[in-house]
Amino acid sequence: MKTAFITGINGQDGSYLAELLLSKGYRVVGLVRRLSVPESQTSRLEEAGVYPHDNLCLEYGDLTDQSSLFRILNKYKPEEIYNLGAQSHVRVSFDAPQFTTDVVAMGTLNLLEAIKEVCPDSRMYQAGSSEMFGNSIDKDGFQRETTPMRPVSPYGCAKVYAHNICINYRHSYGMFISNGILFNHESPRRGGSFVTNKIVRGAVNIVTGKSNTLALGNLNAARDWGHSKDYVEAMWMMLQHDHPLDVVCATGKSHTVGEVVDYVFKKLDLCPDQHIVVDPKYFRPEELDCLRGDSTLLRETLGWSPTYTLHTMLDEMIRAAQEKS
Ligand code: NAP
Ligand code: G4F
Repeated sequence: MKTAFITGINGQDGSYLAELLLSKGYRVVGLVRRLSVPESQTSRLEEAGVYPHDNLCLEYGDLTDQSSLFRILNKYKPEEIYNLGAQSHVRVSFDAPQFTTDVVAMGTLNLLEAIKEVCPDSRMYQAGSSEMFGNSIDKDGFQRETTPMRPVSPYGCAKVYAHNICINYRHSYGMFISNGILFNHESPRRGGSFVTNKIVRGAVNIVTGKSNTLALGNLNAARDWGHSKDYVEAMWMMLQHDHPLDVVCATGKSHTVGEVVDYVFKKLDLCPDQHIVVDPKYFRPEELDCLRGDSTLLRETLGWSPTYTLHTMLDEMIRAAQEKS
């Protein structure tokens, strides 16, 4: 039985990845932070139906507390390590830039050092982001592995550091470390302050009479949105390959926030003009205008392809929000 260690296990991706690895017969060890509402520490894992589970062990710790990482790695000596833990909200990273950097950049360095000392032969996946590209776009309108990285947020800057230090440790110490460069991915388990689930839940609340307006920021920003379930499959595939890779994972299709509003509101027989309010408090000091990824390398090397479209994913998110309302 292989052992995998996941930081950020109770996040959106962590919960889908735990489900996937448990279904493949892994023992899964997850890092959780102590929260004042302990029920929240396992909420997504419970929603996924994998907690409690005989092959799932949760350990308290934090990416900024290196002693906890050493303790856990020494205890379990995992073959695979997935570093998904992060302050992952871009807008919040402008309000808490130092904390974001401590977790995303220094947290990754803490983990790398612990792996190097305790289990250097284990394979590591680093959760990189399309936010690392910023507004740098190739002439054909896509971002790919060779596109220069010019991040436009503290979160993006911290992810670039994490990406580069992973490459540095791979080259310096011969460690197996793969960097995923994942474009936006969502699901019914997406945090409610990210724009897709905010729109879906906001629209369902209007239908059920819980509210009458939905305040949003920039409706013109465009993103390449996929489904978390497809993207955790790519993470796992990257660690099964015979050598480490730095690869883009994306659908190749880009839509604006306004298009998502139109689709969701139409599905629920709502008229956006009667409910959407643009509130500048949701604008970012510097905005990333358009993301569209070219994942040819991932598709051709690992045979990955997405199973969801933006619309089938939004349909699933709408159904889940309706069931919960
Ligand atoms: P998420 O839902 O926000 O989950 C983040 C997880 O990290 C949560 O479990 C959180 O724990 C944990 N965490 C936060 N601070 C931590 C710390 N100091 N030490 C240990 N764990 C900590 O994010 P996600 O959507 O699953 O994304 C997973 C990873 O992929 C993140 O690194 C994100 O930056 C990256 N990524 C995401 C996307 C996307 O579109 N979803 C795209 C590219 C890259 P709490 O629950 O205790 O806060
Ligand atoms: O849903 P978002 O907050 O996602 P964002 O900023 O693209 O970041 C997500 O994807 C990254 C990958 O590129 C990840 F690395 C990161 O961890 C995270 O998962 O915002 C998407 C777009 C932005 O342009 C934002 O300005 O939606 C726009 N937007 C418009 N109104 C809004 C809102 N975003 C949020 N969160 N809330 C709004 O009311």
